[in-house]
Amino acid sequence: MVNLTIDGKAISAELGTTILKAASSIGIEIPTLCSFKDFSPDGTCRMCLVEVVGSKELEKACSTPVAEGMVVYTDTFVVRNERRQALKALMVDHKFDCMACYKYETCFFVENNANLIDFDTYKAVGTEGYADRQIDDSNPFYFYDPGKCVLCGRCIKACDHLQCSHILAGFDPEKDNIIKTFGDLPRGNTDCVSCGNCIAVCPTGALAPKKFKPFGYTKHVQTVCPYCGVGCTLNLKVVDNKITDVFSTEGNVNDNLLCVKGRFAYDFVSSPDRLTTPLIRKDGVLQEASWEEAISLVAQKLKEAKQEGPQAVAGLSSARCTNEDNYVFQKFIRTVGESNNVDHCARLCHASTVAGLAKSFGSGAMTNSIEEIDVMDVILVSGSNTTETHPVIGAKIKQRKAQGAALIVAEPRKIELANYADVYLQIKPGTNVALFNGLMRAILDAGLEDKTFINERTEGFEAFLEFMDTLTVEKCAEICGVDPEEMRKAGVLYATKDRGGIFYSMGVTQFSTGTDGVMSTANLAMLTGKIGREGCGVNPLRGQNNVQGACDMGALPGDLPGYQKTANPEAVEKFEKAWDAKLPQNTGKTLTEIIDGVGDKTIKFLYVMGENPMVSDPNTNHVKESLENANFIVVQDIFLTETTEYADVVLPAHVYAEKDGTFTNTERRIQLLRKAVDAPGVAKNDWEIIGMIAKEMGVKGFDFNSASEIMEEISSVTPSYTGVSHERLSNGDRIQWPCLSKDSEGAKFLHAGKFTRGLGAFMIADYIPPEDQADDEYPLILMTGRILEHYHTRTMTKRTPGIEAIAGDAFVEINPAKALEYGIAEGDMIHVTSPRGSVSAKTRFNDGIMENNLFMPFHYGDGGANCLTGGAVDPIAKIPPLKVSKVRITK
Ligand SMILES: Nc1nc2c(c(=O)[nH]1)N[C@H]1C(S)=C(S)[C@@H](COP(=O)(O)OP(=O)(O)OC[C@H]3O[C@@H](n4cnc5c(=O)[nH]c(N)nc54)[C@H](O)[C@@H]3O)O[C@H]1N2
Ligand SMILES: Nc1nc2c(c(=O)[nH]1)N[C@H]1C(S)=C(S)[C@@H](COP(=O)(O)OP(=O)(O)OC[C@H]3O[C@@H](n4cnc5c(=O)[nH]c(N)nc54)[C@H](O)[C@@H]3O)O[C@H]1N2
Ligand code: SF4
Ligand code: SF4
Ligand code: SF4
Ligand code: FES
Ligand SMILES: [Mo]
Repeated sequence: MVNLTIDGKAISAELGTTILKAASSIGIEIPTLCSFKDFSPDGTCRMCLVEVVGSKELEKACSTPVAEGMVVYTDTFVVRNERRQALKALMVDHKFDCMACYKYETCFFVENNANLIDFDTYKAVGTEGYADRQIDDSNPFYFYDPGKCVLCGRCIKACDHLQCSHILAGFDPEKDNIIKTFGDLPRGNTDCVSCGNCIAVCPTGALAPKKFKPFGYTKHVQTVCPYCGVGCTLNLKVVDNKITDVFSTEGNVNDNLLCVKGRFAYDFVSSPDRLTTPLIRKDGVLQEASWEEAISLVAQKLKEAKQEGPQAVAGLSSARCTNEDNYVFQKFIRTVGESNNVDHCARLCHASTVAGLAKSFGSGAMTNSIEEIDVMDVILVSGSNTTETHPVIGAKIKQRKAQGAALIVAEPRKIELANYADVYLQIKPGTNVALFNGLMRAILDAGLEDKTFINERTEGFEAFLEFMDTLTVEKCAEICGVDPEEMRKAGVLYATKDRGGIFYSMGVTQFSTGTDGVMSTANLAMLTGKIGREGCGVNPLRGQNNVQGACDMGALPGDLPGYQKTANPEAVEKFEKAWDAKLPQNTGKTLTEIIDGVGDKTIKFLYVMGENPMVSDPNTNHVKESLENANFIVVQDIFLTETTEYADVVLPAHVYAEKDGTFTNTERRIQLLRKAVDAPGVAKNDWEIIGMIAKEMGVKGFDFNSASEIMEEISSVTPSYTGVSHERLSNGDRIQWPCLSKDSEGAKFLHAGKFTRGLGAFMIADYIPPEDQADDEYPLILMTGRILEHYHTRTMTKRTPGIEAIAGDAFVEINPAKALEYGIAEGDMIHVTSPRGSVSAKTRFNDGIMENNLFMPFHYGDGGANCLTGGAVDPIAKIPPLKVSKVRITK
């Protein structure tokens, strides 16, 4: 520590600290511009000049370290004068069109320096050469106006060190003072992912969204992103009841970062296509109806269905909706519908995680928190295209890698993270179990297993070891199609680092052996003792904004809220008391079984809330047949979709920005949504609509007045949500389940000291090849998945023009060498045919996929990848094999 005085106050500060930080620690704020977070300042702006007694010149507080006995003055006449000169230098070539500028209220000049700007400086404004600096408006979402750029370099630091996309190069003060991209390309022609994280840190209007509305009645509302499971906090700027901008903030799960969807894809909320009234199909056409008509028709059909016998009612709940909506929905299907036939998209997603981790650990959720990435020494990513599907987590993994952690990637497609990996294993699709077994064999061969952990914390190891003794690294590597030495290297790297996390998603779960794949990740973590400690764990990245919550709330055929089993008489009795109702005691039908049941008419009443199975479920032709055959379908959505084409009644719902309620993100964090805008027409809250039907049916227990009231009931019956309330959340409490009391914040990581099931269980899983194998008729293997810009069935993202400009059409990725073999050029239309169906789409070349593989995003209803998928489901989790379909292609 050194002692110094700043503005007459004596302080002691750590050696090496800057004057800037030392001053800030005693509440003296020095203006800065080019200094940003902890990244080394460029020292170019001279805004932070201070007087240090004994120095001939003023010093830059941002880069001058404190010293023993130093005497600093931050606000003298000389200092103010020099800062004013620095400011003037910035302002002479600044284009001041403040009244039309994006940053008109908040720019650096206005916010921090009003007291520095004198008449002289004002007169100098914009007197020099910005005019010939071309605006770069090549990116569909934002522009760069060098005329407003103060060359602070913050955008470069954000892109390099936070987003880690490395798009921006710097500027040439000798030449033109413009921030250039690498290769000097227009931003729209670079690999810029349009995250806008540079806009968020730009102190002026130099970087700004193309679309913004500065004036009108304005409010800012903090809520949660409606897209992926990262659960980023969004600050919506609402002008005249319309979202006009989205800001990020520090200190939440996303720590000021967002991706293109969260920041820019909000147009759908105010889209003229939103459903505004209930619709009833009459003479084959959906026609506007009143709530009374629609509700009474739904109730009548529900009564009829129930008379047809038990379990004739089914519901698909929604991971897009709040916990409160999901809780009420499953309670409705179970009490009013008297059926356990309730499921949701988790069946197509992490059902194998819920089943597999329950077997291994006793509970099926991400064990770490996102912030723990910052302390991991090794990160293993497999079956997760993290930078596109969980972009903010992807950015954090890249940040951690840049700080020196090791990164292992095992993926059949060369995803972005593979470029940064210490070891990249390009495995064949469907070979995960062999991959993880190979890594474990390599660890055992090197004697790197954690014997203490295995002895103290696990069971079943001896039998597991016997099984492992039947394997060799070479055999496993051969199945995966990778070099055994690389496999060994990866295993040893993972085992020798102290703290490590495994991250996986659909590339591990969506197989007929998905549960085996999941249990293998758990085996790997336990073998090396990398679980139950900070920075160590198994992390299924949950996909949808609230899929974790929809599962927690019991929107599953065998689980009541909090994973209390429908097959457990005690649990059922507890809920019968709580809900004052008679409950069915069976395991209901899963999502795919429900679709089958609708088709064969064993299900007479299907209630779909916030899902679009006509695009998202496997084997579209089969789904279509079933829905065509249906007795009665009610769909509750925010838009007409491919699925509403088969609906008898359509009910208009509120969407996230119109709702209060909670979402639970991938790291089990329960976060509060706040209503920001009024919903269109007579649309209603999802839970309110369900309540109206219940009332019409004469069933009590649904007369809630608010989402907060619903949470009170949730917390009274769901052990892991016991301490959760809207009041706590709105007071700023941060809660990750399990939260067992009102004063608990829950758990940052799971299984500390003891697994949920007691001892962790080693589960034997041998490699079983996928049902679909390439053959003469279908020589290629198609993988399906996602791209950064679009979200699922595009109901929301297709309403943002910038996204459509980047990714408007369906496509098939093909290796250029394979395309050559078929005489196919990039952009050619090809037919892809599987045993289930056929679609057409344009080709896109990608030399990062193997020659015998294709990849198609499933987002597009037209050219829908799910016409091709299908086949036998996982025997335990009932998840369909969406990642491997045998196909053939023709031009
Ligand atoms: N932009 C965007 N983000 C999203 C979504 C979206 O629609 N759009 N959806 C959200 C949802 S619900 C989910 S579930 C997540 C899904 O997130 P991810 O699982 O990351 O996404 P996918 O593209 O389905 O598949 C990921 C990867 O699996 C790999 N893969 C295929 N076969 C295999 C295999 O045999 N082994 C291994 N190890 N990998 C394989 C593919 O290479 C692919 O890159 O994304 C969420 N985030
Ligand atoms: N081939 C292939 N198929 C897949 C996958 C794959 O990797 N490959 N992945 C699977 C996975 S992991 C998933 S999660 C599923 C996703 O499948 P879905 O859940 O069917 O897909 P979404 O497009 O998210 O559908 C959500 C629907 O809810 C509506 N909605 C949004 N917000 C609200 C709201 O607040 N209230 C109401 N009532 N409705 C709302 C939307 O308009 C949309 O119609 O797809 C699966 N299908
Ligand atoms: S939008 Fe994102 S990727 Fe593009 S330049 Fe800015 S920070 Fe970099
Ligand atoms: S664009 Fe903005 S953040 Fe980047 S150097 Fe210019 S003023 Fe600074
Ligand atoms: S990373 Fe996910 S939660 Fe965050 S802004 Fe993007 S889509 Fe939204
Ligand atoms: S903040 Fe110190 S020189 Fe820019
Ligand atoms: Mo998902």
